Amino acid sequence: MILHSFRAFAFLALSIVPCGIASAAEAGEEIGVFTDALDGWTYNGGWEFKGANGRASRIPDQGHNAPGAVRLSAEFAAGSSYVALTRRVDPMPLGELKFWVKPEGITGLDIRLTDSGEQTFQYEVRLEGGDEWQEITISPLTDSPKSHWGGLNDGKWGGEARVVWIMLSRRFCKDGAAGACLIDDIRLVPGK
Ligand SMILES: [Ca+2]
Repeated sequence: MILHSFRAFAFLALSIVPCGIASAAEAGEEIGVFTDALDGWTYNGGWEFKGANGRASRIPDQGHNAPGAVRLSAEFAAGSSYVALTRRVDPMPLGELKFWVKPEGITGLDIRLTDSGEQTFQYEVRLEGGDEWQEITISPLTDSPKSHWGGLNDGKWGGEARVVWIMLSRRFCKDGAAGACLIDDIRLVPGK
């Protein structure tokens, strides 16, 4: 009976483990859940333009799946173009960048992905889910960037991501001078 139970347990365990691995791979690598830290993300003030007054702060009691999110905010009354949240990532063949955002007075975001050849691709996304949490997906394999520069500058994605930028841009602020958003559950899904 004990042996029978063990076999049943072993069969169950073997049945579960492969599913777990498959779903983890499909979900991708989490690079921002903000449970107790900024998870390696840093603030960039868009410093090539002068005048943005912004910050990136962890908000402990708000989040998408679990408490803890980062709030990116900026005032542009004195000028400038954008502020950003940026992070270097371990090299991996990238299929998609996914994250959740809750807008506060903004209608879109700009996303930058820098590949292993130091070529940077900038994408524009519109936030059409009102002020609720909404998921953003960027695929460098299939989405057309608004612009690209650096490296070979040939517009061909180099395969591996090295740097990710999530940008709060002045042109997406409803009142033209200030905006913010909460960001959570950022992950990288491997390319196939
Ligand atoms: Ca969270």
